[in-house]
Amino acid sequence: MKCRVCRGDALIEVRRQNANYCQDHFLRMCRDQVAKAIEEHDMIKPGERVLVAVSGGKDSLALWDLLRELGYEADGFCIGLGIGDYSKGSTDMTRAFAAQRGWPLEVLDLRDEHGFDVPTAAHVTRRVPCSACGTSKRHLFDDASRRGGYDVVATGHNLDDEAAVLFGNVLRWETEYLGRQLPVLPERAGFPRKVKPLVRLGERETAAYCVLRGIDYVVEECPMAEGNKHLGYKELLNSVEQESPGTKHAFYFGFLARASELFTADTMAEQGALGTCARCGAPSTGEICAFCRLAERTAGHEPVAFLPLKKRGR
Ligand code: Q46
Ligand code: ZN
Ligand code: ZN
Repeated sequence: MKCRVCRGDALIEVRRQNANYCQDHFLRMCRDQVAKAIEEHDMIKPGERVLVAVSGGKDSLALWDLLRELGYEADGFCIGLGIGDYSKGSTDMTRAFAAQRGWPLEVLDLRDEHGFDVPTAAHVTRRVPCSACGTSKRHLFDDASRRGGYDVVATGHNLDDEAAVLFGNVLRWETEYLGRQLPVLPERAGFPRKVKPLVRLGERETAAYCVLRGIDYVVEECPMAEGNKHLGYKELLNSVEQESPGTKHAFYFGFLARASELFTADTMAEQGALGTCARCGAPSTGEICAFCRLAERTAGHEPVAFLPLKKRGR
C-alpha cells in the first residue's frame, strides 16, 4: 500500500477517495478537507473568533485541534449534562485536553447552573433524553457565544452524522428539517452563525486523526443514545458504503448541490417572527423560550439516577 502523495508506505486507506496515505499526508488531507469545507461554505472568515462545542469525543476534539492548526482563534465550551459516569468522563477528558495545550475552555454544569440534568429532564417530560439534551445544548451554546462575543459556533458533526440525519429526514420527508440541514446556518436575530467544518470527513477518519495526533478521547458513545434511530441509519449507510464507497458523500453533497434549496421556504415559514424570552432574554418565537420552559418544569425535581435503557426494561 503506497501513499497517494509521496509513494512511501501508507498507513491508512480512505476507500471513499480510492486513496491510501502515510501518516503525514493523512493528517494533511484532514486539514485540507476542513479548510475546503470552511472556504466552500463561507463558514469562518479570517480573524473571526470561534467557539467550539466540545464533548470529549473524537469529533469535537479533532475539530478543535484542526481549527487551531489552521490558525483560527478557537476556544472550547463544554456542558456537564449529568449523564452518569459518561458525562464526568467527557468533561474530565475535555479539561485535560485543553489544559495540556493551554487553550481557553469554559465548562458549564447543567445542574449547578440551571438546577436540572438530562436524565431528570427526560424522566419529568417523558420524552427521549436527546430532546431535552438538544434543547439545552442549543440554548447554552448560543448563550455562551453571546456572552463571550464569539462570531461563530462550530460543532463536530461529521459526514456520517450528516448523512444519517439526512437519510432519516428524507425517509419521512421532514421538509422543515431538510431546509435547515446545511453545513452553515447563518446568524439571525441574536443567534450566532453555526458551522460544521467536519462535513467532508468520516468518523473513521476523525478517530484516526485523534490517534495519530496523540489525542485521548472518550471512546464510549453516550449511553442515552441507545435506541436512537440515527444509530440504525448509520449502520444501514455503512453497509451501503461498504459495497459502494463514496455513497455517503454523494448522498449528502448531492443533496446540498441539487435539493436543499427546495426546502428553505418551508424552514423560513416555520421559523416565524422572533421576540425575546421574558425569562432569559434570549431570542424566542414564544413568550418563554424552550429552554426556560424545560428548566421551569424540571428544576428542583429530585435528581433521577441515570440507568441505561436496557436496565429500565425498555
Ligand atoms: S449527548 Fe445528548 Fe447526544 Fe446523549 S442525550 Fe442524546 S443528544 S445522545 S450527541
Ligand atoms: Zn505520504
Ligand atoms: Zn429563556
